Amino acid sequence: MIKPELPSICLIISSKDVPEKLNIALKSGIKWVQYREKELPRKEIVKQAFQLREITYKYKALLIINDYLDIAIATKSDGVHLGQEDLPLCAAKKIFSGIIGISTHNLQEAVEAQKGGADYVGFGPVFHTTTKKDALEPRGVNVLYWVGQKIKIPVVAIGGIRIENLKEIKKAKCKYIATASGILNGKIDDNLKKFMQFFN
Ligand code: TZP
Ligand code: MG
Repeated sequence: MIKPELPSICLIISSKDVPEKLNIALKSGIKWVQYREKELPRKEIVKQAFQLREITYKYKALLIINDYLDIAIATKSDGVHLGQEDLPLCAAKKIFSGIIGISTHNLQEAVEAQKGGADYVGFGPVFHTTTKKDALEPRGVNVLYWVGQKIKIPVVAIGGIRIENLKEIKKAKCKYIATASGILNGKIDDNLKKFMQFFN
C-alpha cells in the first residue's frame, strides 16, 4: 500500500468538536484529522468514526483513529494512532497496512517505534497541556530537537502547541505538529491560517 505523505498539521478532535468545529477546520484547509475520544461508549465512537470518514473523504483529509485499530479498519480510515499501552505496534502491523503512528515520550520509545515500522511518532508533551488528563511533565524543545536528529520518520510535536510557541518548534527543526486547543480554542479559521502560514 502506498502511504500518503503526512501534512504538517494534525488536528486532534473529540466528539464535542463534531461536526461544527471540525467543519470550520476542514473548510479552512486542515488535511489531517485525528479522532481521539476518551469518554463516549465504544458504540458511539464507532458511529461517529463512520460519520467522520464521510466528512473527511469529502474534504480529502486524512483520518486517523486514536486507540482503536478495529474501528480504523471498519471505517476504512487512513490510519491509527497507538499509545504505549495500546495494541503493540508489531501486532497492529500484522493486520493493518495503513498509517500507524505511535505516541512516544522519550528517545528510546521513538527509536523502538521506528525500528518496529511506525510511519510517524508523536512526541511529547512538548509543552504543558490540559487537554490530556494524565499528561507527563513537558519534555521541552531541546529534547524534541534531539529526538528529531536521531529519528528518520516524521516526529510530530504534541502537547501545548500554539501559535505563540511555533517559533520554538521551528527552531527545534520539527516539521510536524499535532494540536487540539491550539486550533480549536478561539477563532478556528484565524488560528489555522496562522498555523498554516508558519509551515509554508
Ligand atoms: N498527547 C500528549 S499531549 C496531548 C496528547 C493527546 C494533547 C494535545 O492537546 P493540546 O490541546 O494541543 O495540548
Ligand atoms: Mg491510546
